[in-house]
Amino acid sequence: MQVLKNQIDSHNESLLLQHEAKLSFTRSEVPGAEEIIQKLTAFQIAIPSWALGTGGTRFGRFSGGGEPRSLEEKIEDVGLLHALNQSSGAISLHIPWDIPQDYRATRILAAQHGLTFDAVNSNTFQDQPGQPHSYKFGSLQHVDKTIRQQAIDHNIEVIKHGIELGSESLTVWLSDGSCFPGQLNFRRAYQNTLESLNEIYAALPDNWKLFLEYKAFEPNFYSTTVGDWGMSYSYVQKLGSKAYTLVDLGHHLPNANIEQIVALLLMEGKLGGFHFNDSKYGDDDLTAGAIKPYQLFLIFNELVEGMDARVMNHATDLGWMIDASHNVKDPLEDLLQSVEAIMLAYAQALSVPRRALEDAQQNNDVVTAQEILQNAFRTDLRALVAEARLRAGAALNPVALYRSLNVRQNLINERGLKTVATGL
Ligand code: AOS
Ligand code: ZN
Ligand code: ZN
Ligand code: ZN
Repeated sequence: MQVLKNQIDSHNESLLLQHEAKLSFTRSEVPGAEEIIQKLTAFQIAIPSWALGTGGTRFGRFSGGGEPRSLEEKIEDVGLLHALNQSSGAISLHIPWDIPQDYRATRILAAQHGLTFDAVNSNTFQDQPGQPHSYKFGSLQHVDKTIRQQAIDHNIEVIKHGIELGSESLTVWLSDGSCFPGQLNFRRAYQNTLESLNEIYAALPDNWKLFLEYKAFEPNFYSTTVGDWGMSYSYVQKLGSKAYTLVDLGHHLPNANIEQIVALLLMEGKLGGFHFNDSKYGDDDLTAGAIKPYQLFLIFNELVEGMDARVMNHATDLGWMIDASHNVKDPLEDLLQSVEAIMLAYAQALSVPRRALEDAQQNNDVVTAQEILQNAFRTDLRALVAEARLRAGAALNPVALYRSLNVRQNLINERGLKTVATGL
């Protein structure tokens, strides 16, 4: 299944008049619209290989059909998304779910779809067939050095796969922690984890980054050894200049002020990147912007302000990734929706009149500050996001084109109805 240029062109032609009308209205409302469009065009969000199949829960999994059966088919799926929106030009792989058989061929295939390899992810939260030691009681934190060593070696192997593919970062998410009071000595678990991370860090090439993801709970329900941004920060601070904290939006306790966390990590030079998703309760991994779009906007508002203050490149200086997993949608349509929501939040943040906001803050003018942010959030900037796509050769309405081309049915015809993507 491929989306052809002429299919995109005729889709765009059919929507062009309507788009032009919206765009000119938006331009008249938003100063700096042209600059926003250009920044949107440069912005790319990596798609995680594990979000291409239907996610499951511990209660069940309802496979959607036509799911990718191999790394090659996962790359093809991300290629489809990228053809439709030109904003998802990278894939984030997960080892051992995505071990490449032939690096050169894998790199060539990705390049044919205009894709690069984003962060590689290690997995010490499951036992793999034939693995000598179990991670039941943790990996990098484990009381037994043999088991820690197995987890360290796995991470080093993941780095090696990444090097071959041209990745430049390793994401470490640990399920390590405990389920009951007394199960763990917290300080020893911390120290073991730090010592293990140090060994992994030592294997990083100079141009690489290590992202340490934190998570409040699940699968452990009493303590998590990298449980919040403060813990992650304390590790990455000790590891060195190539280590950063990764913020997965779903990994906080309810009502956490994520935008403030983001602002401080950025200020400290320790924000590495994101796993975008949305949630109502915990790590629900729902479509970005589906539940709390204002929060997503406020996060981007801090990012734009903080990155500009640090003279950072918006598109390249942080890791922009999606992390999603759920049961009820076509995963490709869902990812198109997530990318759109992220781009929209970014566009809205770019439209905030910085000087005016700063003045309001300096004058303790709370009402004006709120007006400025809410005005940016409530102004419809979808035409700017669509225009960025149009200029990049993508579809004005990716989900509509995906549906009209019957992409899912085509994938089912090619791959079969009962397919299970490797992963969660
Ligand atoms: C787990 O909760 C984390 O969000 C991980 O980033 C991610 O979902 C996992 O590595 C994919 O298996
Ligand atoms: Zn994540
Ligand atoms: Zn998550
Ligand atoms: Zn998660």
